Amino acid sequence: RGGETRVGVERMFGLMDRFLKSDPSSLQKDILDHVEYTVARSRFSFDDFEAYQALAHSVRDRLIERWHDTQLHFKKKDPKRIYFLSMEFLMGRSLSNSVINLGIRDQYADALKELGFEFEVLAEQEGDAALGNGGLARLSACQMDSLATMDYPAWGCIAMIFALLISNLLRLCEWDSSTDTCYGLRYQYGLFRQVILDGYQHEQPDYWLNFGNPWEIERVHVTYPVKFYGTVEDENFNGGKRKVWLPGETHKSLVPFWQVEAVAYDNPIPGHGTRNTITLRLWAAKPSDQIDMESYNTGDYINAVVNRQRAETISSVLYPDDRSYQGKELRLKQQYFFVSASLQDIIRRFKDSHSNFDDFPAKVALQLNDTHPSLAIAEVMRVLVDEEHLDWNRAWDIVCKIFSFTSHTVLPEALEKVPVDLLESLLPRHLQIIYDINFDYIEELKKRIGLDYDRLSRMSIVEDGAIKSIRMANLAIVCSHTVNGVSRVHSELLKTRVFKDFYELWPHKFDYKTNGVTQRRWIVVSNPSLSALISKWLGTEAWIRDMDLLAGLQDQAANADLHEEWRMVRKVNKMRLAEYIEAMSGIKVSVSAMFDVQIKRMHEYKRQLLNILGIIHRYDCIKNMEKSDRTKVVPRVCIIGGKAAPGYELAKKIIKLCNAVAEKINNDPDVGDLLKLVFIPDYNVSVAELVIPGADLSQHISTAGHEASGTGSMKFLMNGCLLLATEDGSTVEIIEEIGKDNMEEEWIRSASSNCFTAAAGKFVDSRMFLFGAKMHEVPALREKGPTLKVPLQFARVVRMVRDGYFGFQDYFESLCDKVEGGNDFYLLGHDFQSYLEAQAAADKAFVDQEKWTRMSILSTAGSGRFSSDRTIEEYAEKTWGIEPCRCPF
Ligand code: Z2T
Repeated sequence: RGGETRVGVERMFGLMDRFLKSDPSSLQKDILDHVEYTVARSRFSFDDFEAYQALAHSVRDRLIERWHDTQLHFKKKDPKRIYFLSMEFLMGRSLSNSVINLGIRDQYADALKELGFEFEVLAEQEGDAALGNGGLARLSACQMDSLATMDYPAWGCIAMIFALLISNLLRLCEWDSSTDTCYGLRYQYGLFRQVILDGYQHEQPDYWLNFGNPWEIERVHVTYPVKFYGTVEDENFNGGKRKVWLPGETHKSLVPFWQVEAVAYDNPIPGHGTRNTITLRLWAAKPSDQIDMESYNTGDYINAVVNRQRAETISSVLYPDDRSYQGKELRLKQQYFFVSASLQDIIRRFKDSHSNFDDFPAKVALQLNDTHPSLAIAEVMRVLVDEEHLDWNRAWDIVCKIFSFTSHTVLPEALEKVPVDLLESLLPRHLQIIYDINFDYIEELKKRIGLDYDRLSRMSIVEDGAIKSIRMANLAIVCSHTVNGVSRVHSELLKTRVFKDFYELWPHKFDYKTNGVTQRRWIVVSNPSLSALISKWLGTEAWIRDMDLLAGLQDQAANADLHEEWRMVRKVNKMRLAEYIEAMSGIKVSVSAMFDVQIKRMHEYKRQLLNILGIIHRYDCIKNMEKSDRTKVVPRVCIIGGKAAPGYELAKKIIKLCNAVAEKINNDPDVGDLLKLVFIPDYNVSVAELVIPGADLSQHISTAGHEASGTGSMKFLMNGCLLLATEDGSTVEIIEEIGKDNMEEEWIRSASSNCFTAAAGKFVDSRMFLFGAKMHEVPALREKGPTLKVPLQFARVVRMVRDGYFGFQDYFESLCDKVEGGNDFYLLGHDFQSYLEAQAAADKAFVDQEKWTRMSILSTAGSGRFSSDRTIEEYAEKTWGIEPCRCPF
């Protein structure tokens, strides 16, 4: 890269007034300029997609200005930064979110109107950025929004790293990588699209970059080499020996891309009500500049070039399994690729302004989003010891101060284990480092707990067994100063079950930060009419940055005027959803029916099957009822949406069953509007934005003790949807929030008739419909196996499926086997009775629209604690030790 040209200071001030204006006519000019110069279309003729592109580019220009200012400010202040490392990130669409956070949505809407376009219509042109699987990935996105809004010097990395540190003031005007950043991977293929053919689910690739991505900035000069394979040799050093990793050596001929280049793509993330705009830096793999002369010299030029291109496969596709770890080489490569590039970036920046690594922990915090990026631990050790020549103990001391780890699961099958063979061939030096860490740690452990070999082997980072492997969670726990859970009960389970041995050893390390979601996306962007209504009744928009203010709605929960407006907003949202359903599936639904929604990844523990069996029961009841009684049925539209991991046969069968049942019910004239079942084929973030505001009731019905947190429930709650739920993960805390305080006597009494835990036969004052076995009851119930009592209705509906009532008899057999005869691990049979009772309670409540509306308002009013702003503040203060650093306006 040649020398940089700097603009003289006087000239620079002369140019200063070029900051972009955001009145409608300036916006119009900018949009049309982009139509002509960026999109290269005539300003007199362009279609909606081209208009969207031009619009997005004009927004991007404004983002970049704020981004520069933020970078400069952070450089000047040099605060401690948090680098958030995440392999996944579910951003969804960016346009509406950006203009709302920039505070110029209305100006844009006006500007477009005069040009003959509608803002919403153009916003629909944008595709979803789906670089993640589910809750974990969307959580990262929500947390970035909060980090930006609350002025934290952070970088999310989706493989996110936030960060910072800067180089020199002379480069003041150069926007360069030296500012804050979150890191992630720029997968070329996001999460697969799901299509349904004849009721069966299929995956299709999501080539999301096909139509360009205006939200990213390719930084061709920010690249780092990433190396794999090779051997570790001893080298003489200062009279002693030390280890050197010679990547590629043994494999050069076998593996033409033992070295690849990581190229940075920066995505500015604007905060709301602040100029702060932080960075999500995603890495893409490119062939290395280091030309492998050997293969070129063999004369096969074409093949040599084609082979080089294979380097790009590293960042090409997101692994679509949301919680099973397969031990695939490509996945391990992705993890190291991400970790290596991010750490080179962080360390280079640190060294630009600091000469001593002892300052590192004061300037840098690294957050491991689950174990996926935990190779970072070994990589930091390797860089500090092998490359920076710190001695082992000093490096270890630094490592122990910078890492924190958040676990997102309790499922044992989701705990990553990397086969030693794989690690040895791909990253031989890292394997040695992990062994060395383990050796020291086990020696220390023996001093603490004695020679309890069972316990020592459980706690070891290395698992001996048929396949020797590295337990990534153990590595992360041993090397992090804090291990966070994502809800209170999840943390209890980590402490008492999953990581019990570790908790007993280091109780101080364990903590939790209950998840939250951002109200900017989940109310302001996705439900503008509710947003306006809330602001009107609270007399302020301040709740958009301070969710606790929503509690102010409690006083108005019985106000008849508010009720009327509230119902109107909800109805309009339902109409929008009904239109979508009809356009997507051809099914016409009535907006006066109760919209009952379950949207989340398909998983046995999430029990979509329980929902479907409940729907079959409802259908069966309607069929068997006297015609005259049908008028008493509360009409329902049941909506189920979610993706099944490609290798997850049972999840695929559940989707098929849902479609088969839908086919039958939706075409049965006996049923009509009393019951409809809709399956949403390609559920994603933008679909969620549409569905959540239109839901009356949402289901969060995992077997108690399995959902680490659950964040969907929080989005529904904020939007005034009532929950039908088990006491699991975050719902336990939701119950506490919306069930307590400000409850008038009269209301408690009237509420008690529709919110009850039927299984226990006793009423509770909750504002949710709760059911099911409690977490502590689950193990004993499982013990009972085939002797566990199961209600007759359950046997009946399963029999209907078995007997081929919905067709595909053979195909569904294994599904039925999974829930009967002692195989019912997730306790569908046991919970069925109380599930139906909770459903009946919901029906009863829905008929009393006054009561329902009040419960709805109180749900929104009680949702303040579930803002990711609260989560992030807790992380900042308690785990990362960082402070806000606000860019002056
Ligand atoms: C995921 O989305 C979650 C946990 C995982 O464990 C993996 C994935 Cl892809 C490895 C979810 C949890 O299931 C959910 O309860 C939680 O709310 C969410 O992470 C965010 O913490």
